[in-house]
Amino acid sequence: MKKYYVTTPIYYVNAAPHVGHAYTTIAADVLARHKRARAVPAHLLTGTDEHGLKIEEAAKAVGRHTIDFCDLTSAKFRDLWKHLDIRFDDYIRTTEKRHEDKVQELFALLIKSGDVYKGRYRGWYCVSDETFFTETEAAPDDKGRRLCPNAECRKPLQQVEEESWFFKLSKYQGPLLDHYAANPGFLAPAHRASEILRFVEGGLQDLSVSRQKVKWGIPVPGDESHTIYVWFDALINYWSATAGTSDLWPADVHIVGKEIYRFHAVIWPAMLMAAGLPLPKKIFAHGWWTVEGKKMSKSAGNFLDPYEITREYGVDAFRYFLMREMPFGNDGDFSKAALKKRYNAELANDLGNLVKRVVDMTDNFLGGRLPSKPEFKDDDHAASVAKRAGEIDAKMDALDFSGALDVIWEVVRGLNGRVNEKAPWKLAKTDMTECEKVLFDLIWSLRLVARWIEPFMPCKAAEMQTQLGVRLVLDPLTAEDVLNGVQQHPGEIRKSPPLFPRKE
Ligand code: ME8
Repeated sequence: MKKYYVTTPIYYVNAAPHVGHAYTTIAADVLARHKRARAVPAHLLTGTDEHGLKIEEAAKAVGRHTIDFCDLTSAKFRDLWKHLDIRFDDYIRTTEKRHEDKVQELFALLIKSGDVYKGRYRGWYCVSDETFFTETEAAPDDKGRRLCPNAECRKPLQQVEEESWFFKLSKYQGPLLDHYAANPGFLAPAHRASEILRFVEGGLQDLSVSRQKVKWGIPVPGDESHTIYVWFDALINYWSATAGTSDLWPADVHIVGKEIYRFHAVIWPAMLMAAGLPLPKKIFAHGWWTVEGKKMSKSAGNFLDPYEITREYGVDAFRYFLMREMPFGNDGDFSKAALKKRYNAELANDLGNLVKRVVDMTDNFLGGRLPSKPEFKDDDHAASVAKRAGEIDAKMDALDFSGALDVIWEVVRGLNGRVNEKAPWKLAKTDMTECEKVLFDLIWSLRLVARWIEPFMPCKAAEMQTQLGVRLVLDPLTAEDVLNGVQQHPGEIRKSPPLFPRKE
């Protein structure tokens, strides 16, 4: 059976990971966990992009051998993913032989088919973006400087004039436009798809895909005085990592940041077409985070370190905030004030306090045990909660993570309202049968909520399940289970510490 195959960009190893890298990787993990929870086998690939001038120069700057430097930084990414509870299935590094072999194989194939040919490149190159620019794109500014046209970068460009291998990108303008038209979900979200359409409709130029002066790269097969352009090399990772498997390719979704969308939505599909390989099903470009209203940059020294945030708020609250604060596809700002606000209002108060109240009352009034078999009727609250499952799944499937959380929090707020309205502490004195029923209903609803938040907050979901007398198991509760009153590993429901202690 084909697995649901989701990828993140492979990150450059010139610097340590920051909150932006964490964002994409957490999103991919949330999606993969959601699929697994619905019994869809999912495969998550992440990794590091290690060739090219930028890495070579970064290693030189700290006096290390390039590969030692790559080993060190790649390990930092991998360690961070473990710290952030990312359940990746594979971790690819472009300096691995399994990748290099496939890149050379594909390059040789395209030389043979004529889609890669030799010519002479004259133009400009941005080392920081690892991107070529034409004479017109690199036109001098009013001070005569040639700066990277990417507004986020603006670093000085290098002039390049050398023999080069080219990829016939221009040939794929028509086939790409046909593919976009025939596969409406291929480019997402819609507002970014239109940017790509306009770009491709404007005409495509053949792309220089080798460098003679760059030594840190994969040699062109049969022409070792050239190394393969780092982007051409890097994009292939999604496919090279599937070598020897038959249940992964094509990828179901590549998740990337908006700044590298063109590489993924134009060049990569054209490369695959040239190689006669199936195309991924979806390429999703999310937006960018600023930090406290400013762009993250070396010069501003404001790269936000995920370890710093998680030390204070824990891993799950960090994951939650990233997925909640900014709708997937839009831009947003990461501020400590916003994090604290959401933490206290939504996690400590809405959810944490609710769980604590319900669990404490179940312990106090029912001795920590629920009656054995619920009899849900259509108008029971738990039944109406269970009916929201389809809505949440649909939003998750559409990568609308904040939308899914909106629905979950509507449920959570509804449950809070119910606790206040039914006042089980009063019922405990007047009508024990009704008190049992109300708590029963609340516990069952919360068990579902715990299942829904698992992709976002795996640890807290497990803790919550334990508090609710169920253990998070590989076959988690479904809405149907709840309606059928299936009890998994029922345990006692005892007073427990708050899931999210308030931050003062
Ligand atoms: O581009 N907000 O690697 P990279 C949101 N190696 N996401 C951000 C972000 C921000 N401020 N900053 C970074 C590369 N990201 C290439 C990719 S793929 C074949 C090769 C995330 O280390 C976002 O996913 O510069 C972005 O696309 C990626 O990190 C860029 O990472």
